[in-house]
Amino acid sequence: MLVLDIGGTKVAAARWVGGRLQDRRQWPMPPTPEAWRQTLALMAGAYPGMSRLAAAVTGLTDGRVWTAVNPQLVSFWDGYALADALTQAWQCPAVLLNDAQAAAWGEFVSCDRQPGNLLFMTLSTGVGGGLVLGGQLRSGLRGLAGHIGHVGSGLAPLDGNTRCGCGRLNCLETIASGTALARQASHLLGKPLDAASVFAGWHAGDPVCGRLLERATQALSQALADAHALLDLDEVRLGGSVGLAPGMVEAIRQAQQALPARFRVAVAPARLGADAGLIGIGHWASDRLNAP
Ligand code: ADP
Ligand code: BMX
Ligand code: ZN
Repeated sequence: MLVLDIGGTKVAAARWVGGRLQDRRQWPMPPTPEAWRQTLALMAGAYPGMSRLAAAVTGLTDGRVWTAVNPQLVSFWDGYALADALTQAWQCPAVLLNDAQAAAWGEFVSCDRQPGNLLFMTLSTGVGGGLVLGGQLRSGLRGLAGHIGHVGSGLAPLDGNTRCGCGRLNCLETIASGTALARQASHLLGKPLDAASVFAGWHAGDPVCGRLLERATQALSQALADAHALLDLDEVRLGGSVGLAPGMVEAIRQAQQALPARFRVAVAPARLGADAGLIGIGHWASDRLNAP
């Protein structure tokens, strides 16, 4: 089987053989429909002869058709028949699941198998989340379960009140995603800056970058406290390039110290690191294939 992880910034792919990833590769997520078709053809050429395909993908899917919660993340895909396009490219059946939900399942299956309550949260192009509650992946009838990026933190981004692409005001995603860090930093510093540069500035003692990370981690700790109050979480696993960036987990733990102890949920880096989505979708699709 071929497994894909399609995010707002990158597409990762690997063969799934005997419960493990093989021959992992990565491409930038293309910005236009034409470039997307070219990337699809490139990937199909890189992995010929596949008999099944499973994709973890940013946004909502009904199993076949893709829609966005935040259409700004992949603007050219609205209502896209993604599963059919994958089937056409590889000439084999394809299944889809939200990327953070897949990663949550990967973290649970590979590392725990304890019937507790786990939240996987990705800080990446957007902010995503997936829930495994009592040993079950909970996607909900509409696939929306776990979308913690679109809860309100009660805080505004440092560049002012911001309407999220989902339609809500000041969502967590407008403060703590890689896109949001870059947007706020570019506004405050008057020059284009990406999220990795915000982290570099923070580690070098830049006060503006420091304030940005402080605001992001405050908003994250508030959202996690809300999720904990609703779900009684045992652990939060953090993934995505921003979530896995050096110092992020520690900074969130620091921000949690301002909360009453009951609302401080344990936060740890994803044990599967940047492969949580790929490994998760591999397990999820294999489990479905082997189901009676
Ligand atoms: P995707 O959203 O496609 O799953 P990533 O998890 O790599 O991809 O997240 C992409 C976001 O992470 C972008 O906003 C990018 O600028 C940011 N980013 C990439 N590398 C780093 C880094 N080393 N430190 C902080 N942010 C990073
Ligand atoms: C957005 C939303 C989620 C996704 C999350 C992280 C879209 C297109 N995506 O909140 O479904 O899980 O981003 O996605 O509405 P990533 O691209 O940052 O990995
Ligand atoms: Zn939103």
